[in-house]
Parts: sequence; structure tokens; C-alpha cells
Amino acid sequence: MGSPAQRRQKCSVAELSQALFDFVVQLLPTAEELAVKEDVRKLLERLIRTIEPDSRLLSFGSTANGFSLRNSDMDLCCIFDTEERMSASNLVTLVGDLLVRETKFHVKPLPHARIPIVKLSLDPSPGLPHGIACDIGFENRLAIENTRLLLCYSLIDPTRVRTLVLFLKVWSKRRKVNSPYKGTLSSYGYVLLVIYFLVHVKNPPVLPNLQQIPPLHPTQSDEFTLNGHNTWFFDDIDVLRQRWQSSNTESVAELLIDFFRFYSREFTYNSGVISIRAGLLKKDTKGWQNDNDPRFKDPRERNRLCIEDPFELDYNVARCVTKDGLYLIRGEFMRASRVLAARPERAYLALAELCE
Ligand code: 3AT
Ligand code: MG
Repeated sequence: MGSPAQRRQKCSVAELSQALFDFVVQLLPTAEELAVKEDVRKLLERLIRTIEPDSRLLSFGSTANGFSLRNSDMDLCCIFDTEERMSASNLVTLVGDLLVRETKFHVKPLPHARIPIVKLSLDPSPGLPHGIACDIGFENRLAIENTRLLLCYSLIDPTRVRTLVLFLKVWSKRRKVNSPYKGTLSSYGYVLLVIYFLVHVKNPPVLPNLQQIPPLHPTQSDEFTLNGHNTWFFDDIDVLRQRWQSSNTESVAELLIDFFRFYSREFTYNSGVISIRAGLLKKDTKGWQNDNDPRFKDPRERNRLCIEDPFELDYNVARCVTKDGLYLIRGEFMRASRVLAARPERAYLALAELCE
């Protein structure tokens, strides 16, 4: 039974878990919103096929990985089922012109960006009170694969994983630490922090490491090689559920409290690299120590926070995080830890204060 204080603590943790579910549920996209977005995807796919008949337009990012919030942007990727095709920048220009002629979207082609994309938006209207924002990229097959990987992780334990991720996405947006352009971390980066925590920090783990489970049947190694990257992961979730069950029984609230504690006090930001594939790695073994990376001109902004991409192992997903950005993010992790510790018995108030 435990002491009265322990019983109070247990009760408040259960209340906080309930408050987290309630908080997240009201932020999920409506069925209508999802239907409109699917109609938009189909319309755009039809139009793009007038230029390239052998193309498909696939969703990736939050629209496809199970971590979508109301009014999230749409990430779309055009894939070609033919060898012969134009360069991505020519396609961006061509598709941009087509969409200007044929649709009511505001269209902004960015043919010379590092990853060429067409940006689209629709103004709010009575049927679509928040409008739509959408990016179309080309042949970004790794993004499709990392989206599938995150989807599989979300399906293994939907209640705990989705609640944690969705809460952290809202929290990071409201606390203004979800903006790679301003030196903080993308949503994708936060999702990787959560998965790392659930696979490698929690003991017993809440999630298995899907990239380390061998295939059921012998496979050729090139079957899972994409642009030179190994993209293998165990994606048969039904089989996995029969063979693997987490013995971690912590509630969402306990996990959230521990997540904030870990990233505010325990993770070794100066030397550590977060890898969902391989666990804790070292900056110096990856050549990511702050002073030695010639890709970064500004010495203040070099690999402050290191998160290895699950497939592109030489790519730091958090490379845009600046010194000031990391200071803000860590400050927010500490504030969140403090708020949750100070108000254990008033869960709904604590969540409101956390996301103020
Ligand atoms: P939002 O709902 O848009 O906030 P999201 O889940 O769509 O969250 P992002 O918009 O950050 O996440 O990213 C969309 C996808 O783009 C996720 C991943 O497939 C790819 N991606 C984003 N940022 C990176 C990155 N830094 N490195 C590699 N892939 C990335
Ligand atoms: Mg997105």
C-alpha cells in the first residue's frame, strides 16, 4: 500500500496521465481536416502526373507518422517510378508554374534550396479556418523511410508514445523552442529525443530497437540500401507484438517527468551524441566535436546538440541548434521539471502552466 505520501504521489501521477491524454486529444486533427488534406494530396498528384505520368505523391512527416496535430503542415514527396527524369530544381520550377496556372494556392518554388521544394499555402476560409501549408519535395526516399520508422515506433505502444510525442510537440511550439530557423530544434528532432529516451534510457525499455532486430528471412544487404545508407528496420509490428512485450509499466506522466529530468540534468551535451540506432555515441568518434567541422563557418554554431539521423549516419539532425538555442531548450527542460515537481497534485494546472 505504501505511506500516505506515496499514495498521494501515485494518485497525482495517475491524474497527470489522465490530464495529458485529455490535453492531447483535443489537439488531434479532425476527420474532416484529414479528409481535406487527402483530397489536396490527390489533386496535386493528378496535376503533377500531367508532367510526369510515372510519379506518385506521398505524404511524409507528421501527416504520415502518427504524430500529427490539428493544423500541422503537410509534407509531400514526389517519387518517380522511372529512371529518366529531370533534375529536382527543374521539376520545382515546372511544377511551380503548373500549380500557379491550375490552382488557387499561393505558390513559392525554391529550386535552388539545399533540398529543392515547392512551398504552397491556402488562405483560411470558412471550410478551412486555418488554411493549409504544404511543402512538395522530390525523390526524398530517406524521408519516406524515416517517416515509416517513426510510424512503427508509434504503433508499438500508441498510448504512451503518441501521448508523449504529441505533448512535447505542443509544449515545444508554445514555449518557442521548435524553430530550426531560429536556432532551436525541429519536431523531427524532438521525436528522436523521445524515442532515444524510450529505447536506450529507460530500463526496462519501453520500446525495442527496431533497427537492431534481424530480418525474419535472409535478405540481400542491398535490399535495404538507399543512396548508400542502410535503411533496414523491423517493420512487421503484428509479429513484433507477438514476440516482444515491454516489461516497463511506467505511466505516461512518470515517463514525461523522467524525460524532462534526463534531458535537463543527465544527458552529456558536451560530449554525447543521441543515436536511436546505436544508443549513446561520442562526438569525437563521429568527428562532430565543436571545433573540427568545416561545414560550419560560424564557430559558435557547430554541433552544439548532436542527434544522429537514423539512416543518414553522417547527418546531425540538430545541426541548426545554436549555442543560444541550446541554452533556451535546456532552460525549458529545467523549467518543465520544476513545474511538474511543484504541482504534482494539481495536474491540469501544471499542464496549463507548462505550455503557457
Ligand atoms: P510538424 O507537425 O510539422 O511540426 P513533423 O513531424 O512533420 O512536425 P518536421 O516538419 O520537423 O516534423 O519534419 C518532417 C519530416 O521531414 C520528418 C523527416 O522525415 C524530415 N526531416 C525534417 N527535419 C529533418 C532533418 N533535420 N533531417 C532529416 N530529415 C528531416
Ligand atoms: Mg511537418
